[in-house]
Amino acid sequence: MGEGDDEPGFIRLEFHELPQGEMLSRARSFYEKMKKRRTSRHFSNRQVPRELIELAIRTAGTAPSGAHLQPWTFVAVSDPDLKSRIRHAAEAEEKKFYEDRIPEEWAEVLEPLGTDHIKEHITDAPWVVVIFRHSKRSRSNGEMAPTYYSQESCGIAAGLFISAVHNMGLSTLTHTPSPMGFLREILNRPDHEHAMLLLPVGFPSEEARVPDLVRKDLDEMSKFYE
Ligand code: IYR
Repeated sequence: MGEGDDEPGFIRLEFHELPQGEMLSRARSFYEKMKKRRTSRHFSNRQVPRELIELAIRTAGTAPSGAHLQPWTFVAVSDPDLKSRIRHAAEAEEKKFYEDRIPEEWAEVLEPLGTDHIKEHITDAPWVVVIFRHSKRSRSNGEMAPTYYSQESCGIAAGLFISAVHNMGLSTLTHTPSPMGFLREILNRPDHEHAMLLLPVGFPSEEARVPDLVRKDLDEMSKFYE
């Protein structure tokens, strides 16, 4: 029995140190794998087993969160009627966005991405996962109380979800229909849950295309003080 074993509410950290060479080779190979991730809007309708989606959600749920409140619900939809309703509502909002609401300086940076109000990915992909962020939690006495850093927490969870999907050999897209209040209604979520991201998941279609983008180099995105 080492120190720390007897403090109620705490357990010993499980940590297995890796040899230096192994650390570097894992770091390199993870980077090489993640470098190949791309956001494509083109999905095949090929089926994906539910178990893979469950595993991506379980991975997302390992994210750290403010006060460990885990302020998220992942709603996974494969039902074709429900996906059609979501697509229809998303396209109605997005049409207004692209035709009227979009500020010029926003249009300028979207132009190279080639996006528009048509959202085929919502019905093409076999799964659509919507992340709902909880702005409140219920206390044991039934009162509602705030959550903390829920945006950051759900952002981290989304990153893990995207990485898990990429790692299992599937593709996903971070779609943000704006505004997305309709998702709460269609997916029957309570008022304190706010749709944050809609992620279609599936295989890319044969003709899938991506914009020819360049990622920032290390020295453009970092600064080291040693
Ligand atoms: N919500 C729109 C517009 C859009 C906004 C951003 I920021 C993007 O990176 C891409 C698209 C849409 O999903 O098309």
